Amino acid sequence: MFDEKMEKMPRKKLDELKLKRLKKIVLYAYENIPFYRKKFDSAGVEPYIKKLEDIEKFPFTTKDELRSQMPFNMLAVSMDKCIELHSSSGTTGVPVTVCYTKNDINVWADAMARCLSMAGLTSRDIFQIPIPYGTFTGAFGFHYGGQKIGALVIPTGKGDSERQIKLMKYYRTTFMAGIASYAIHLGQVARKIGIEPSKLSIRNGIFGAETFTKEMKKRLAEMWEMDVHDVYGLTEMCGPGVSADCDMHDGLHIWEDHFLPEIIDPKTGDAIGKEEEGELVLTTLTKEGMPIIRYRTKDITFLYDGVCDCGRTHVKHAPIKGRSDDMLIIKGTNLFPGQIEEVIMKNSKVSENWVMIIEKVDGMDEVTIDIESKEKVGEEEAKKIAEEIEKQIKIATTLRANVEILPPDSLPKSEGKVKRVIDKRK
Ligand code: DLL
Repeated sequence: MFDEKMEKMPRKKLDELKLKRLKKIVLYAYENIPFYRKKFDSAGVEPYIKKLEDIEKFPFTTKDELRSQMPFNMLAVSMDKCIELHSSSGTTGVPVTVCYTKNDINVWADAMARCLSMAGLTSRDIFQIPIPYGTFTGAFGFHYGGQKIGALVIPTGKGDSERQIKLMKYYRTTFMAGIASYAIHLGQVARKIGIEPSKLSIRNGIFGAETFTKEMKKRLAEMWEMDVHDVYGLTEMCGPGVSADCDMHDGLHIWEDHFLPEIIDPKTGDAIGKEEEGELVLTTLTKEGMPIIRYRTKDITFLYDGVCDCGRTHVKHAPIKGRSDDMLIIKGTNLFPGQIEEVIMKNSKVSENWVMIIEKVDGMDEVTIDIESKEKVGEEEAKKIAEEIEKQIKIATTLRANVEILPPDSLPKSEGKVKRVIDKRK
């Protein structure tokens, strides 16, 4: 373990530490960020915490509110204390910008080092990072965490998949990080240039940034013959490093000494008990540059009850099911794209590349799912595969969809987060 004392801290002691930090951060946000001073005052709450549950009296912070304060009005310190800036892509509006102090970067590196060592990274590993280095937090998080552990970090950065594979072979990379759909794409490119991914030296991988279903994990593990770990995080908290799964592969440990989790009903905002699904809300407990109180992540999950067999005491959350704003309502049925992916990935004849198109035809929702086959297949065979998947989707979700099997390599590939849904109704 990277930090055994902290990762295995007895519950009582961990709660005491959380309380101490929560008291401090709430007051710190109130005293240093006019946005929070105004917000707490108008909600009629004083910035004093006596017990952990007191956090529930405070108002939530939303992405739109952060945007309204961008780029720098959410800072609790003067700009000269900040040493790095990251931001969300801004594709759906104003980018959310986050500035880090030296201490924030250190905390982030530590949290990531815990995640990476939990996934098996050691100082003997050759650690390749095929993620764009830029304002996106992904690559830098893995980079700082990997260096903290003392692994040999290879910052291959953005794209050029053939080059990525060649470098993996040349340097005998043992560990990779990134986005699951891109790692699948890399494996497909390797095969195309005559290299079987499982014959490379990669033995471990850690992936996140997008919905990461159980079936996708299985495929990734088989393709590369590696152990696959899930890492979660978001720009507003630090980037990757909020949580990751241990070798039990059953839930992700949230580093509670840095992030206070709550689960709420996304409709009412009320607290939800352990083991019940809802929206994850996070409060930063140690952020200096840009502390955030009760941030609505929109990510749907639940918190586990009980202690993990790995010995870590930090609470686990279930793999993210999807984002509340990604939930689709089709013909009156609520559905997450991940539920469709679970069904598709169970069919061994299709590849990992698929896209779902929703449109209105004569006032009715129509769903078409395009999926690439693994190998080239004839018309008859394609029809049979499509019908089987249509049937399984209907059983699993009640959705009647029109599945089309396309030849390998016909769908566009993404080097970042993959886009699975094209909703033409909007
Ligand atoms: O995606 C940070 C990250 C990079 C995490 C690389 C892990 C690996 P954002 O671009 O701000 O930050 O997007 C955050 O991505 O609210 C989730 O909806 C989604 N997400 C992140 N990790 C996971 C995961 C990065 N492991 C948003 N499983 C979050 C499912 C994830 N969704």
